[in-house]
Amino acid sequence: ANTKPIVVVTRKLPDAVETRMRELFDTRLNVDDRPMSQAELVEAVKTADVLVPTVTDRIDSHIISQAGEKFKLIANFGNGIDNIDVATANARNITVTNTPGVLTEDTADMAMTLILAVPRRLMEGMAFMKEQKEWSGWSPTWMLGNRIWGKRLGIIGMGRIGQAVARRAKAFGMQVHYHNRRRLPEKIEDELEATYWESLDQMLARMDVISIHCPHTPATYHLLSARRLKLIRPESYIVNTARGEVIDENALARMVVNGEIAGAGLDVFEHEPAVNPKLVKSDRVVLIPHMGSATKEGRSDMGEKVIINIKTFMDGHRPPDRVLPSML
Ligand code: 8YV
Repeated sequence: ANTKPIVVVTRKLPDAVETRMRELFDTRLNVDDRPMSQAELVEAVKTADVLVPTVTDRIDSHIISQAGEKFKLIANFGNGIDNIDVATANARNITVTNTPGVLTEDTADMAMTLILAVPRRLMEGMAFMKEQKEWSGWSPTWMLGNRIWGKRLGIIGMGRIGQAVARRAKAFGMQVHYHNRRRLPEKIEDELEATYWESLDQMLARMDVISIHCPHTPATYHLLSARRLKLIRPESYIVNTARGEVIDENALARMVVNGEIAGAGLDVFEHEPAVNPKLVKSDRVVLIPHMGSATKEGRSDMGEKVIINIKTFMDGHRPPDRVLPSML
């Protein structure tokens, strides 16, 4: 067939990505950059061949159930696919793809940035300077944070991003520990000098910093529940660049405010874009607005992946980044 497939893109993408998509497909772009409404999403799956959603679009069974005859592909612009009901899509013969690999290093950089910024009180120091308060000068006992070198980092979820964080942490002199569904091959463990903990509870109780790198699935929802958060020592820190839903955010906010956890570095939130006001107010918390993969280079790479997935699928082949329910 020489008619181009109709591809609906829910958000504004980088100009170069949009241009390329317009060349290849009958691309319907969202001109004003805001999340699509339910009605618009339904309209899209009724009329299009392909939908390109992002983390801000919930493609649930209600939306999928209204898909038209020719709707065959959800090509997510993003790695996490917790916004998509993959099982329902596949049951209706709709393929789902994501963009793994290209945002690994950027996300790991942001996690490492938070692992350094929170214990070293970077943002408190900066806030002091920006407020232009009278600085009486250096003092031996002022603005003291905690050393990172030699400390134990506990990584939850040792996939691509977790391993990229492990490499960085090792270079900073941290001891790497991890919890994962499966233990890594010995060769990789040796390379990363990483210690495996089968029991998450036991690992939590012994770490100085915890960093989350697992996907959000029914099995990881509130993995860090109020009970588990209590296992973390009061002088330890927690960093999350994965998904807010993995932590019971209310419990975390309460514990940080009460001094039961030393501090948190958060890029993602349980009810995005809403953020618990207690977290916003606390000096012990560094918050950034879901910026883990937010580099210009990363966004072009993600766009490139989306295009390859759509093109491969439309050419009748299996797209490279197909997501299967068994992977979740
Ligand atoms: C993306 C992310 O920017 O890829 C992911 O899983 O969380 C983000 O880095 C977002 O998903 C875009 O849809």
